[in-house]
Amino acid sequence: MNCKAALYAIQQVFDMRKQSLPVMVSVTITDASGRTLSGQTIEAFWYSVRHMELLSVGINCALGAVEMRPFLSDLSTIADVPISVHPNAGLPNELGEYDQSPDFMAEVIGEFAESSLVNIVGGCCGTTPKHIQAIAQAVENIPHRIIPELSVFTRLSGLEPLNIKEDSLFVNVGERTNVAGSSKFASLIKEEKYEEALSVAVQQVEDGAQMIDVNMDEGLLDSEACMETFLRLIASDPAISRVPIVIDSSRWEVLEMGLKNIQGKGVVNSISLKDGEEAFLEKARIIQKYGAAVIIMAFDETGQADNIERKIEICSRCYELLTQKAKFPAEDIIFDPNIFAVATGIEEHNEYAHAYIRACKKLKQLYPLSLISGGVSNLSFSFRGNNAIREAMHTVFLYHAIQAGMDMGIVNAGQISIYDDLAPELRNIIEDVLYNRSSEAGEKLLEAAQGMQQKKSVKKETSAWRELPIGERLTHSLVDGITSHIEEDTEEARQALKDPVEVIEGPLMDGMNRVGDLFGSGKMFLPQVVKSARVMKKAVTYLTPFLEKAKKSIASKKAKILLATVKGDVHDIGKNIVGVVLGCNNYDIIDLGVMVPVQEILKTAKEEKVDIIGLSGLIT
Ligand code: B12
Repeated sequence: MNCKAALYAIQQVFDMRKQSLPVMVSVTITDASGRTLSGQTIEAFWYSVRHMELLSVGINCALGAVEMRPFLSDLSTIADVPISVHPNAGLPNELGEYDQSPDFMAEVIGEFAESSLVNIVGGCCGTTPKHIQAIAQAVENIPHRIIPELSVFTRLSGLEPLNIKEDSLFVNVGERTNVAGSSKFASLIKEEKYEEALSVAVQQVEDGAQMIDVNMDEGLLDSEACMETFLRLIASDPAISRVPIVIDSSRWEVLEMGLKNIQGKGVVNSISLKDGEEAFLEKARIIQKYGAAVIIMAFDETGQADNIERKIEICSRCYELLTQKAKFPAEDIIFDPNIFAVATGIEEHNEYAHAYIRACKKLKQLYPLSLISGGVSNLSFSFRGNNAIREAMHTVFLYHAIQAGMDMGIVNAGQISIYDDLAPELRNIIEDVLYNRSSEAGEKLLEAAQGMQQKKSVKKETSAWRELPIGERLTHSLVDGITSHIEEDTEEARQALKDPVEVIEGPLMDGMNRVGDLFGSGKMFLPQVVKSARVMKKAVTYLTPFLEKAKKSIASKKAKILLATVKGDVHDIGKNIVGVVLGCNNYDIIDLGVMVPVQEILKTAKEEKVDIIGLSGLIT
């Protein structure tokens, strides 16, 4: 954040003096964890400062050249500006001195240049004129690194990057840290119980929110102060600040306070043409100076857009202004074409959801690089108090809106179910409402809602699934994220199949594959898959002692195997099972866990003299 603040100040001076100078940014990766002192990965850091026109970006200090290489290598694939490197002469010895010779450093840095990782080289702590001379000679005749042409997509960050590409699945933004939308959060903030308020944010991220929306708009609060306090507290909690922040307010001062307090590349929610083009552009330029993406609300001087024509007209006008006059990158523009309440009994509202879905389609065609978002809970406002019907409406709406091009949304993850789980009649009625297919649709939904008033959830049935065959029961628990029966059902399957491995490979795997299919086709969302993963882990934990019991009692180990899930990937259920099964078959297992960088895998493999390296990587 200090670096971002410095860049903002520099840009301010350039603007004042109408003159600019070359700016080099260099960051320190503090240790082998590959993070900056404030916890960002190199990719997340780069996304935080990339908005500024830079002469170069690079790494310096803390590490020697050898230790810097992996981070340099990562940076060289994502930085579309020249790269600098200024390593120390190795890591300091016990006396705080640096031991690496000029020749050694020159050899390592020479290899960086040979491998096209760098454009500018030099030395930091412990280097002397002799080091610089040797480094200069080593790179003298090597062609400079060619700046890569990066594919264009939305690159956001918290402590970690969030890349949203054309083929990305729906991105859900946690909405519980919003005083206007959550009475629990609002009272925690009012009572200044910030620790508890933070736990709301932690819960959101743990449950699969890929960004969190923070809103402090409440008449009785000092919203600016609350925004600042809460964002600073978030920054001190790596479990939350891992994800990008969406700063949400209808007041500019609060938005700007938010922008001053996030270190990653976040999103401003929102600006609009409500106060005319001048004010809109001025805010957009400031947002760009802070390096954030922006949500554009379809709102102009005459009011909020409620029909398809006005939605497209306003979004297009904003897009042209932003890209032409403010030079705002298209991929940092996120349209919010307004999700309004339907089935309100007012005829003019009947077309609202349909208009949003049609707007998504059209905007994706016109502006494929930009994203589309929306606040989903607005849709069902007229059914407040009836969570079952709201959940069903959100589920069906998201299913259709995502197909039409909606990329992300502010969603209460607890208020969505699985499209295929809804009773077909109910789905039909909701679709009639959403697509405004019949004038009685609203009435029918109201009737259905009354019937569901008492039910807690909209699942086809409540306990009837307990009568299903064992395989289907396990799938049901996995898909619906239910842990209450998983152990007894896993036991039943184990007794039927005799072999615990078969339980995993058969019914449990079938269930997970079903989860994967629903997830891949947009009928299930990340927070729900997080729950499924918990159920699967519980089943595997239950089976593990049985797997171990089957362990062959052979004295000598067969071979040493190193297991890891590769960097960028957190899927470890499969790898863990493989580890247990191999361990039970007398292989000696070293499990490095998840997100493991290649260097660590190779280093451990050499040190431990392993016979086999087994890697898990589910993400393409
Ligand atoms: C559970 C799950 C998750 C959980 C993971 C929890 C955890 N701790 O593992 C959570 C919710 C965190 C998750 C997150 C994401 N997921 Co996911 N997830 C799945 C899901 C539904 C099941 C995976 C699973 O555990 N299967 C059960 C185990 C037992 O099977 P397995 O992993 O295949 O393992 C077996 C074999 O492969 C083999 N094996 C596995 N490892 C090894 C290693 C060795 C050495 C050997 C020999 C064998 C071996 O043996 C195992 C036992 O038979 C799959 C869909 C699917 N059907 O696979 C999607 C899936 C893998 N996820 C997917 C995606 C896109 C994501 C996200 C990017 C979503 C997002 N938008 O954020 C994030 C990624 C985060 C990241 N950086 O990794 C995609 C991947 C697409 C692709 N190929 O690129 C899939 C395929 C879903 C889909 N259809 O789109 N996910």
